[in-house]
Amino acid sequence: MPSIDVCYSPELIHLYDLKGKAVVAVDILRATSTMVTAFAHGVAQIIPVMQLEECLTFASQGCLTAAERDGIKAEGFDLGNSPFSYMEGLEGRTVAITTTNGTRAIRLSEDAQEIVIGSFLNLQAVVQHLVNLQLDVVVVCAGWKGKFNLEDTLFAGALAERLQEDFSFENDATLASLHLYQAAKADIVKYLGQSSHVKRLANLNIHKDVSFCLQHDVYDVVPVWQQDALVDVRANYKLA
Ligand code: 3SL
Repeated sequence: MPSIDVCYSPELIHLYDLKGKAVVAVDILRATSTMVTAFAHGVAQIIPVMQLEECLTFASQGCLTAAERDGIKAEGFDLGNSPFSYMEGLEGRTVAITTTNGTRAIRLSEDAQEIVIGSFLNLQAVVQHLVNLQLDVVVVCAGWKGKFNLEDTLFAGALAERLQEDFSFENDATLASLHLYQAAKADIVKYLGQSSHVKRLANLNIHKDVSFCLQHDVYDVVPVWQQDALVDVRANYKLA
């Protein structure tokens, strides 16, 4: 039976051997939720990059550029990091994006055999994809500037809950995530009310993104890292 483990921060990734495994990269607020929303609304490819300057260079290749730092859209970019900015007019486009933590978590996971983009919005689609893959799974939480955060941990717990029949987990990180999710799931918006990033976003007057990103199973997209970009492999299945 394949296993599931949870890496609470990209700073801890050196402790995990990702080779031959599937990483589920998650930044619930808001990078991976935004990417999932973008694919659900027809974006063709997403190129996650770590640095602002590198991201801007993709404009000359016809890409839209997107950037967030400390919750705010960076100057000079086409888009920020709100899922609501990715719901229309982007069909068929490629978006190069850099965010404070989420894109870093993705790029630091490149040793993995498969990188899947996870969020509550596409939770069941990710579950189904992992059951099909039958690889050991490491959930890589984006956290905040190297530190633990609650929302990514809750996602890891939700994934563990849905995978528990088909995957083993004998590590404390997954157990703790599962227990936290089970304590939170009756009212996850309320549970996260005191969390640091929800407060940070509230201080920026960003409220609706939080409740949007905490919805479960809204989209069935499965963004996967392939040849230097993320693509929705659900779309590939449909074409096959
Ligand atoms: O850190 C990130 O990658 C972002 O998702 C943070 S924010 O929600 O856009 O502030």
